[in-house]
This record gives sequence, structure tokens and C-alpha cells, in this order.
Amino acid sequence: MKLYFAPNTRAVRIAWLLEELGLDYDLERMTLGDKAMRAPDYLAVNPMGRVPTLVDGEVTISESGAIVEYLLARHGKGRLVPAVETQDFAAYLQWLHFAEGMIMPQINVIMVETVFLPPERRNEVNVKRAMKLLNQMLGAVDAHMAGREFLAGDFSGADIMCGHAVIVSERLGADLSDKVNLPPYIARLSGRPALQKARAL
Ligand SMILES: N[C@@H](CCC(=O)N[C@@H](CS)C(=O)NCC(=O)O)C(=O)O
Repeated sequence: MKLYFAPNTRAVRIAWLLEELGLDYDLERMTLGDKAMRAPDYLAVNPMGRVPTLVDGEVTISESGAIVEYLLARHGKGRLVPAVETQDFAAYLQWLHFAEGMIMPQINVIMVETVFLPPERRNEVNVKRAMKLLNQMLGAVDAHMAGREFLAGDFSGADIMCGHAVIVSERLGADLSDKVNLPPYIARLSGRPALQKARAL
């Protein structure tokens, strides 16, 4: 298996999962913003020129949430997914998809408007709106986490997807002061050796 990876990106999710599962993989290390990500040989692997991408034999797959579901279905041997007949399974799907569907769109706007655009093209209104929405989304995670250690029963792929989005939100300066359940959740996830390994890649 080969993981196209760049540090401090969504590719950390996949390295984290591979480490949790103890699967062997080769790392194709890239750098965000580097020309190599738009080079024809990489565009042949991922036409968006983005990371993560996973190549597993004949399979090439991108989209971090899809890769998480693929790896767990194909190589997970039942680990890190609640049983389908339990209520936790619905929670697992909901929070796994909440990451890219509801949290990361706000992060994208904040990154574009505070880092990627040249100062003269940045729009403060967009940042404020994205921060407000981000706060609402994190509020939903916080409310769900009351009395829970993880999003869907035991630690699962949902924590890798949504937990990573929560960690990134905190790093970007999201206000967690009224979200009592999120700092301990972040600490719980950050203590996992598999995440520490993925972050050090
Ligand atoms: N929804 C995609 C997003 C992929 C994505 O945008 N990745 C970013 C890094 S976090 C990227 O490769 N950006 C490079 C670029 O925009 O040139 C996923 O979850 O995998």
C-alpha cells in the first residue's frame, strides 16, 4: 500500500488509521504547495492534485472519509467500526461524515481568507461568518460528547475523521471556552501513539 501524504494535512488521518490498524504502508511524502502536487505524474494518480491518496494494489482512492471507510471495510477485520445493528453505527456514520461535510468547509474558508489569499484580497466578513459556523459545528460535537469518551462507543474511524477536524479547529483558534467536552477529547486523542506517529511523519 502506498499513501500519498503531506504533513499537517488531512493525510494525517490516513496515516493515523494505518498506524492504529498496524498495516504496512509506503509513504510518498509530498509538501503542500509544492509543484510536485500538480505534476502530470501525480495528477495521473489524483486529478485534483490533493492529498491524501491511497494506492492499494489495483485500487486508487482519494477523499479521506472514503479512504477511512475503504481501509476499515477491506483491511479492518471488524476493528474501529461499531456493529451495524447497534445505535453506535449510525453515530459512527454521522460523525465520520460531519468532518468533511460540516467542519472542514469552515476551516477551508478560514485558511483561504487568512493564509492563502494575498492580504489585499482577504475578506474579513467571510472569516467572521466561517468562524461563527465553525463554532456552531463544534458546539454540536461538544453536545454529543457529553458523557462519552469517543463519538460512537469505542474509539472508531469517526474519531479519526471528526476528531482530526476538531484538533485542526483548535489549532486555528476556534473558541472552545464554552465547550467543556472538547479539550479532554482532544487530549484523549492526542495521547494515542498512532496519532503521535502519524504527526511525526
Ligand atoms: N475532501 C478532501 C480534501 C482534500 C484536500 O483538500 N487536501 C488538501 C490538504 S488538507 C490538499 O491537498 N490541498 C492541496 C491544494 O489545494 O493544492 C479529503 O477529505 O481528502
